[in-house]
Amino acid sequence: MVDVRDAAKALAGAGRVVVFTGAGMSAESGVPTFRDALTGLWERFDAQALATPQAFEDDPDLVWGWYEWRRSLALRVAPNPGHEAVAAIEAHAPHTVVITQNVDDLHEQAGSTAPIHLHGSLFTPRCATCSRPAEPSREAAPEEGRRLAPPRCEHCGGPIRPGVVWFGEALPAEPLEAAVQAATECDVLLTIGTSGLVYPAADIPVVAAKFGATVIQVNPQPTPLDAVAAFNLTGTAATVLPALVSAAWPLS
Ligand code: BJW
Ligand code: ZN
Repeated sequence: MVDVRDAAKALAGAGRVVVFTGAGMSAESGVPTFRDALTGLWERFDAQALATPQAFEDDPDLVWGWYEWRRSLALRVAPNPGHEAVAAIEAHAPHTVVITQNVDDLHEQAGSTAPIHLHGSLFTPRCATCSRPAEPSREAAPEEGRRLAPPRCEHCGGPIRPGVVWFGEALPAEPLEAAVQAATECDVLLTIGTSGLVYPAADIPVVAAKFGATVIQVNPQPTPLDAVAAFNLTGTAATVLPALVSAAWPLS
């Protein structure tokens, strides 16, 4: 186990905290990371190619089937001790902002109050033509690896798409602005379970470091963010984060 004591001291002494999370945060809940997302019967596809507007235009049934399968998986799993530790940080340090790239809504389930979603959510489908929000489907999810025709918009008949941000699409302006603002103002930024490869989200910890924050990284693997992190806690979210919280606030 890594020694979390010095990182815990920085966390406990921080006025403003940002928690920035990626797919590794949910790995121990049973949600595969983005770069490992296409396992099993999805293995022959390429996640980076499927997460694009072009893929949805070319083969909407394939893309909708994949997202509906992932939504059903997200509904079956539960937050892990890492998500719970993030909610505990919010309880101990009231000026905490949680920024997530994840689309599974597990932070909300763990009790985080208002996480900023940079890449949308699996639970906010909308019309691909007129952008009106749609109700999440009540149909049973397709089996793994199966295509499924997207439902049609009740207003304009356009295809319903997942409410996520695909490659080549702009991130939602308000959440992005709020995330950058929080990064410029925080004393400590914890970056958890992200490869730091996808922009502009990957700039958030870099911005925080530039504005003087102490960056603490939790990841079992090295990432490009090692360079800006004052503390690299090598390990998984569900093991390192509870230890970090216990060391930061030992009497609670
Ligand atoms: C554990 C663990 C455990 C494992 N515990 N850790 C600058 C330079 C180069 C390229 C670009 C640039 N700026 C923009 C681009 C292009 C592009 C981009 O970044 N490309 C890169 C691939 C190079 N970016 C975009 O296109 C963005 N849009 C944009 O820039 O728009 C400009 C624009 C402006 C105005 C008008 C129009 C356009 C959009 C990016 C959207 C990303 N969307 C996705 C899909 C969301 C829906 C879905 O899930 O399907 O978001 S892609 C995917 O990557 C997903 C994730 O949120 C995101 C980040 O991935 P993450 O979370 O880091 O996961 P992994 O799998 O990569 O890593 C997991 C990590 O966990 C690893 O490090 C493991 O070690 C670790 N781990 N187990 C802790 N138990
Ligand atoms: Zn419509």
